[in-house]
Amino acid sequence: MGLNLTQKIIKSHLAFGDMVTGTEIAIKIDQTLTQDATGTMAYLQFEAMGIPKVKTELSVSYVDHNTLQSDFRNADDHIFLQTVAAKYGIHFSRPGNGICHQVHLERFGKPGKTLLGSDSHTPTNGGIGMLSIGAGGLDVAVAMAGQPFYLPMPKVVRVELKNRLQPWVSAKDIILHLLSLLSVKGGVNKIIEYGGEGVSTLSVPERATITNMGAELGATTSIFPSDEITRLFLKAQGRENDFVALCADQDATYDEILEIDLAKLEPLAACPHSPDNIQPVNNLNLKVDQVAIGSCTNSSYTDMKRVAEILKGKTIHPNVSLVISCGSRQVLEMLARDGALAELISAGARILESACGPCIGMGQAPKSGAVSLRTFNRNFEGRSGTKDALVYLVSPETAAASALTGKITDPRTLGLYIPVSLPKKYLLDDRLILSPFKTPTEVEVVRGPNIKPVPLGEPLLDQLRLPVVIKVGDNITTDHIMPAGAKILPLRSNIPAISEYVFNSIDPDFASRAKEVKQSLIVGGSNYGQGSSREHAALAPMYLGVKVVMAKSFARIHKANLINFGILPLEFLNPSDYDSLCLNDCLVFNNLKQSLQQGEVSLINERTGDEIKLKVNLSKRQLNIVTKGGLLAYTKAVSFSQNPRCL
Ligand code: MIC
Ligand code: SF4
Repeated sequence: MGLNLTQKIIKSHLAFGDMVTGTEIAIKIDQTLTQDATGTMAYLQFEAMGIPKVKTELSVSYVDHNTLQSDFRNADDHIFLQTVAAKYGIHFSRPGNGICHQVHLERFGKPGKTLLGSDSHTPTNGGIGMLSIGAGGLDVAVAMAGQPFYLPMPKVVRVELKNRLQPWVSAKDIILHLLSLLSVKGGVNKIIEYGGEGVSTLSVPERATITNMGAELGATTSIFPSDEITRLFLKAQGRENDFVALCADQDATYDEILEIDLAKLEPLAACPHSPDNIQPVNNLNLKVDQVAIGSCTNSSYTDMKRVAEILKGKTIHPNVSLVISCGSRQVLEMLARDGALAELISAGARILESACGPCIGMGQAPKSGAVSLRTFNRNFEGRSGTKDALVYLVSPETAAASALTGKITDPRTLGLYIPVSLPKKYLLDDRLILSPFKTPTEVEVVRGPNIKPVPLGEPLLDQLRLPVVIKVGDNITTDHIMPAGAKILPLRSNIPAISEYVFNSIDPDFASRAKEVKQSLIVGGSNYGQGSSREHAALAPMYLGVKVVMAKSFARIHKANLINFGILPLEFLNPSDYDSLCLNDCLVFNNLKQSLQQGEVSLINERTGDEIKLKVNLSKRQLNIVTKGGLLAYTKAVSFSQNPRCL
């Protein structure tokens, strides 16, 4: 029987298990990437493993999230990252060189290879047929140490693309449409594999927009075949040698098949405060205060060039603030050299450096109650830096049209379509990517005072009496659990300091309450921990004494992060038990270790006397890790070199 593309890549990288849906497998990782906001922790953890040099084919450390440098802390993190990279065989992409996913796509991604990144949008490189997965920093550190990456064998969903997009409808509208069909949890433990005649109508940057935002489906990753379009892109990036053709076999089978008729799509918007809250742009009637174009979803050269063409010779609406951040230095420099940047500036755009910027709340917070149109991928409440702002996610075309009119505008009203051709040759200049040192012993790793050691978890006890320290609803994001933004992001290397902000936006007293009770439990709804890969959303609660999270269901990366930091994730056997629980209820677990082995745990609620049953959805390996107090503690117990497969 033929294989689909996902199965082909997994098969060629399989290090453990069988490709049976839902069972645990491990795959060899060829490349890793980190970004600064998750990277400092990942490298501290890597250092703790005592391995002299990364064992991957390629590892790259990017600085793109936290580039405001409002005090010494960011800059200290940057020099730490630069020196660690030089010492351990890692390439270092300097601040200003661009957003990790965009730069990786341009300069490093390879069809058929595997990539593990400490950022949830790592699947961007699925746009060139690479199996690219987001994970917590510790999982990436372990991969850099040469260990395989463990995951449940995902279901494979084929999305069959028919026909081609109409003028002014864009790749962003395809993924927004898919979000409207599947929702933010529709992709959990699934890989979305694109196929069909519509594939050849999409360029690599368009494919990358789609795979990037597949993260919002909760999917493990998304992938496109590697074809002639991929070859031409790699050739234009001076990397034709990295090309291999890859596609699913004719008789491949899938767990699910979905069809999208590209010709029937129209410009769409994700309305506040969730990427799956989709409406046609035409149905919306809104005055717009801010337009932000950029982020790892929509900041390629072609995206930006089209925006420049739309704005050419015009002026943005007086009530709109337009802010533009290019995905990479390559994009920015090309726009500067061909005059498009001048058109953007002349139309009234405010130009930022090539970095994540407003996407992660690093500056450009909109005004109170503002309507902000963004080409980004997440519109969670407060993520923009303004709690009551209303963020709509749209395509660059819709964003540019709306910047001109001051209200949300269907780009099809712009008239004749402006085609933008893909460059035959991109501007190639890798001088901001530093190679590792040839003589690592000469490198001294520089650590600023804000860089604190990674706390270790504690082994799980057999008897626990845990108060419910917070009860939250469905689709809680890691932005709720561990917010980012200009004030909190600089604390990413300092867990004691950042833990003060856990759940800050929904319950500012959370941290002090958790510290007071010393050991506690969180109650969550379904899809708990969706969104980012930040392991701080597990590490900081662990530091505050959280031992168990009980939820209706979990997002994949966050669940893995909880396990890695020794917090036990348990799922309600009967989801209606969720309703019976209140804040401060004391829950008693007896014989925990034995019941964990049996796959079902029960607890008694002291207030009501009720028994609640919970599912243990963990592999043997995960159980071992969580009972030892997390992957680092486990790694110390089971020597890395003696028994690497046990990790
Ligand atoms: C995000 O988009 O939320 C981030 C910032 O890129 C995160 C990583 C982080 O929190 O550092 C992600 O998506 O993984
Ligand atoms: Fe950066 Fe935003 Fe992309 Fe996250 S989603 S990597 S913050 S641009």
